Amino acid sequence: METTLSSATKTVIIGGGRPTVIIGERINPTGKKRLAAALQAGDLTLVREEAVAQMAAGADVIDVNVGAAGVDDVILLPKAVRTVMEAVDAPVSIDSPNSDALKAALEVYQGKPLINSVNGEERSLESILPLVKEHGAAVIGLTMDENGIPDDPSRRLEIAKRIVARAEELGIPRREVIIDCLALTVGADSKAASVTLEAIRLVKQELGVNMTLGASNVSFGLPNREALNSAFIAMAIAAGATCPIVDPAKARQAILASDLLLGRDDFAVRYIKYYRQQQKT
Ligand code: THG
Repeated sequence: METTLSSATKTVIIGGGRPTVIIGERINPTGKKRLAAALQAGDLTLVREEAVAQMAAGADVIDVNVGAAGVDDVILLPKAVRTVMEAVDAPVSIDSPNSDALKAALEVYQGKPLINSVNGEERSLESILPLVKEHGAAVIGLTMDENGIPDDPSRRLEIAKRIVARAEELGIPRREVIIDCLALTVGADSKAASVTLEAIRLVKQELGVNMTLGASNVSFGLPNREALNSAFIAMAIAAGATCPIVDPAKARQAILASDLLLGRDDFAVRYIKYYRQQQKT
């Protein structure tokens, strides 16, 4: 199954046995005091810089999240999306739980964006899916609902099925729904990653849709996060994740290695090109 995203000038295709698509996570004030302060002041210089830096590091899509205390995202999200559109040619993943902020950002976007995200809660389905339909966008569906995130992989699958069914009822094709089986930290529960991986396998088998994952969530609160993130990314890609949300500078080598090992990089062209680039710097 293929999902197409676009900017005004560029198309990115996710899935269909292609190399893994990297969604750059860094425009997000979570854990970043300097970015949070800049956003609170309405200063988008860092947003622009992070967009450019992530493209240089190998991002294919740029996630834009301005969620910080004291930020009016209905005003700031469209401004941040416009800033990213002007700085780079990658499609944007518009990241907010607020449908009013998403709507405002969708109105300025040129191309076909990814909406991050809808979940299985009734009020989320009702407010987000009509926006997806109206704007001809793709959407990330989180496998959580009014009861939270299930511990049981088959219940995450049931939520994914519900989101896909509700999208299809509105005339949104299944290929436009990218499921997120939700990575949680293994610092809190050592089974957290294996539950997510099993959910990914089930969703691939039963729905065949593209899948994303906020992969760095897996290592919150633990030392040497990159080691955990890299191992988890490799496992998630093998299980069926096709477009993880990651810090591209840190995750790219694990992603290129995974693609080569899974037969998605003919003659190791992408892997070797990256190695040569790294040698130069
Ligand atoms: N699923 C979907 N969207 C998401 C998430 C997800 N969007 C937000 C988040 N999770 C993914 N993005 C991030 C952004 C930052 C971090 C992790 C995930 C992060 N920040 C560091 C910290 O908090 O310690 C700071 C990093 C730095 O300063 O360099 O780890 O799961 N669909």
